[in-house]
This record gives sequence, C-alpha cells and structure tokens, in this order.
Amino acid sequence: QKLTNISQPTLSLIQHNSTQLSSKMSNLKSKFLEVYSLLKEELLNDPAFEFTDVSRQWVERMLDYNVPGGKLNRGLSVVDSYKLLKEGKELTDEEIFLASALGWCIEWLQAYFLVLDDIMDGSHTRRGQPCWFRLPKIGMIAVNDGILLRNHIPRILKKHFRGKPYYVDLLDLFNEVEFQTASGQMIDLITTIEGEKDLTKYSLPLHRRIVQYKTAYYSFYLPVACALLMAGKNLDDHIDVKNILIEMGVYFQVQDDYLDCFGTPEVIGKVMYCLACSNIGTDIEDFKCSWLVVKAMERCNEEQKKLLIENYGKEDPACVAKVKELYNTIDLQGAFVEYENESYGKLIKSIEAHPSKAIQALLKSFLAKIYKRQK
Ligand code: GPP
Ligand code: MG
Ligand code: MG
Ligand code: MG
Repeated sequence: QKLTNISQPTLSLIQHNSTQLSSKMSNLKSKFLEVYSLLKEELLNDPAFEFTDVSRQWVERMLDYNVPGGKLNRGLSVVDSYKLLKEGKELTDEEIFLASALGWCIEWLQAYFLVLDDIMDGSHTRRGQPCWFRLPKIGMIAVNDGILLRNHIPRILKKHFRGKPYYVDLLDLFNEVEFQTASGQMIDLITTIEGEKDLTKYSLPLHRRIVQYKTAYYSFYLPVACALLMAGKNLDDHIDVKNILIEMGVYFQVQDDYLDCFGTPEVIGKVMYCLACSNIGTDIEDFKCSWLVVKAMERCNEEQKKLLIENYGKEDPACVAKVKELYNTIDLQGAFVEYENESYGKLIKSIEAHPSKAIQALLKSFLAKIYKRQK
C-alpha cells in the first residue's frame, strides 16, 4: 500500500523499534500473565467477603472468561511505557510487578466495560467467543458481574498501592477516566434512540466527540498516565502527551468502526457462532454513529443517501447487505486507507515535535502497535 506523508527513515525506525520491543516482550508478557494469577487468587480470597465454593467458582470462571482473553495491549502498555520512561534502566522485580498490576487494573476496567457494552449493543461475539451474557445461565447476572469487575479495581489498588505517594492520584485517575468513558458511552447510545433516528445529524465532529470519550481516555491516555504516576510525574505537566494519545485513540476507534464492517471475522474474534448472528459487528443494525456511515453520508449522491437512510439501523439482513453494498460502491475502504495514512502522518509529526526523546519513543511504540492493525 502507498504510504503517503511518511518518510522511509521514519517508517524503518518505527519498524526497528517495534521488532526490538517484541523480542523483549515475550519475557515481560509471561511475567505479566503470572501477575494475573496472583491478583485473581487475592480477589478469590478477599477477606471482606465470606466466599463459598460456589461463589468462588463463579467469580473465577467469570474472571477467566472476561479479563485475560484480549490482546492485552492496554495492560502491557503500562509496563512498556514505564520502561521507556526509565530510559532503558533495568526495572526491579517490584517495578515490573507494580506496572503489571496497574496494567491488569486497565484490563479489568476494559472487561467491565465490554461485558456491559455487549449487553447494551446486543452483540453476539467477543474475542472469538460468545459474549458473556449470551452463555447459558448467565444472562442478566452479567450486569452484576460487570459491577463486580469494576469493584475489583479499587481492591487491587488498595492492596498494592496504598502506601505509595501517588495512590490518591491513581484512584482519582481511574475515577476520572471511568466517568469520561461512561459519558462517551452515553452519547454513543443516545444518538441511536428509537424514533429519533436521523442520519443527517451524524457528522465527523459528533463522531469524534463520542469516540474521544468512549475509547480514547481509557485505551490510550490511561496506560501512559499510570506509567507517568509510577515514575513520580505530575499529570498536569503532561497535557501535550495526553492530547497526542487522545488523537491516537480517535484513530484507533475509526479502525474499530472499520473492522466492525470490513474486518475478517476469524481475525477480530467475531466469528459467526450462531445462525442468528449474520454479521461481524452490529454497528449498522444498531444505527451507530460509526465513522463509516459519517463518511458514507459525505460521499453519497442524493439517490445513494436515500438508500442509506432507508436501510441503515434495521435488523433485516437484506437491509444490512444493501448498506454494505453501498459502502463498496462508494469505495469506503479506499476512504479508510486515505484516512489511515493521513492520521498516521499527522501523529508522527506531532510526536516528533515533543521535546523528550523518551516520550517520543513511548508514543511511537504505541502507534506502531496499532498502525494498520487487522484486529
Ligand atoms: C466500546 O465501543 C465502548 C466501550 C468499551 C465503553 C463502554 C463503556 C461503558 C461504561 C459500558 P464499541 O461498542 O464500539 O466496542 P466494540 O466494537 O468492541 O463492541
Ligand atoms: Mg460494542
Ligand atoms: Mg458500544
Ligand atoms: Mg465497535
């Protein structure tokens, strides 16, 4: 593919950095996974609740099903970022453990969001398996499981960070980010209210507002902010880093919107497990303010607009197929490639304008992980 705006030296630097990282990663990743087992054991033996065998088994199954099964990018990023902030100095075992524990808190937060998001979106599959609430005998108990997952976070933080000078900032950070995400989820949901479905109100600024809040803060800012706090930094001094990460988060969610429709089901983990599930994602059926529909409205002629308005947001597979056919006719895949290259170029430029080399390396390693991702 043609890479506009990206110089060859820049590209090879990124690729070199990411290969270097991935060889070191396997060790950090195995340590990271060990920390999961430990945190789980602590939660399953939390003295604040008198567990029975049955309740302990429930929580263990729920955690194993929902917490560790993703790409773990957000969680691993904390360790990665902390290491880069330390500019190559060997981390102590305690530092690796603490950064991993914070990484897991983000994975717990993500599990909590996804369990509930799948109910709200009426989704079928997640990470290559049925959504938790779709399993026999789970159903709406999943709502409470989501609440439990959320409650595990402050318990992990209390156990391992209570004595740290940055403990209060950490709690505040998780609270702020959760609030921002829930607010983003609210605007994502209220734009699709039945009876008020109006595609003409969907625009790039509205899309941006939704994804900035529902995705960017918790997925991109939070891991780096955790690493900054651990490194003894004041978050108020790093607003520029935050802004770049938010931009990256917006780019990431545009990819998510794209993959919802054009991703390979086996790759993104939304394989059709049941006949009722005829689609990879559910954004078209759910009348979501997806980047694709916003771009489509921009590119359509009057007749195509009419067709889109008639078929978007309907459960009927024939309507969904018509929307997808239109997306192909107006070459949304091409529009996406163009967007992807342009965003990448802009992000690299703003990263390279940052005064700190360590922060540049951190941000570039983040970007390399998501650029042209297929899942
Ligand atoms: C995912 O968006 C949104 C979240 C994970 C935030 C949920 C927030 C809550 C407070 C529950 P999405 O629906 O586009 O993601 P996916 O495509 O993975 O379902
Ligand atoms: Mg969803
Ligand atoms: Mg959603
Ligand atoms: Mg999505």
